[in-house]
Amino acid sequence: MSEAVDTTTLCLFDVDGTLTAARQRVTPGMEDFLQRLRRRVRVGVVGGSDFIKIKEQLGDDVVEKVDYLFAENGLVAYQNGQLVAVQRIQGCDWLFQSIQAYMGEDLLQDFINFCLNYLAKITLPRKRGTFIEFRNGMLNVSPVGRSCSQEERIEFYQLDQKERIREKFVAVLQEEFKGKGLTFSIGGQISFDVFPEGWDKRYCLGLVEKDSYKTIHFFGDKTKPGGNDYEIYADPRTIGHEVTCPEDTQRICQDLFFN
Ligand code: M1P
Repeated sequence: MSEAVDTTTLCLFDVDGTLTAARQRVTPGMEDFLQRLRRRVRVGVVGGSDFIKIKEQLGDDVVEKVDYLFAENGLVAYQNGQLVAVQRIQGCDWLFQSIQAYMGEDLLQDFINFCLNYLAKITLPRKRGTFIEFRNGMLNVSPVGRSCSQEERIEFYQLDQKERIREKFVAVLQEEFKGKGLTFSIGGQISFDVFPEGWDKRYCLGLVEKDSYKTIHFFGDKTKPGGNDYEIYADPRTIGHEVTCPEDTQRICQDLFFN
């Protein structure tokens, strides 16, 4: 007998630390679990990362495997396998919402120059390449550089936990760019995201509003203030669940939807 899907309930999942280990590929066990869950409720993924990285982790066919896929917090959105939104600038059909359109070239360059200057003044055990990654709806800033190896990533992360390199960097940026409408969010291991106020993960809630869910659960690991799951976790429109790792995510879902 086929199970009935509760179409009034949506479960939204963060990626790193929630569905997968940081920047790693999803396990077959988690993939199976998500498919089982889809037979109970609607399932969506909301990542801070861009679409390319989410596909590397969840598979090229990820948009077919979940009901919603939100990359860059929802700035790039898929529903039922179809691209539904690369947000357009209000009132303008042809101009896509983008970090450069929002900030303007002058502020954008001031910001990039300031970051590169700051980075030039700090010494780390290792620096690699791609210190600033330019995405559709955000900038991603990495002191070690995004082209570091997995070992170098872990080394930086461990050092950062002791020395708070990213937190200190963000505090300086918050002061320097006060009043410019920017939000800073530490979501992963080697970088932080910079985006316009309001373009955090709550952005995707506006996109599911039309589907009138009675209950929206959100699962994430960076749920403390400053973490990139904080705003959506604390939002009154969601029931927030803080998880410690992918196994914990499965355990909580198992209790909520299968027991
Ligand atoms: O999932 C959260 C973060 O994942 C990556 O972070 P890092 O490479 O630092 O581990 C980035 O894609 C980041 O943008 C994203 O928020």
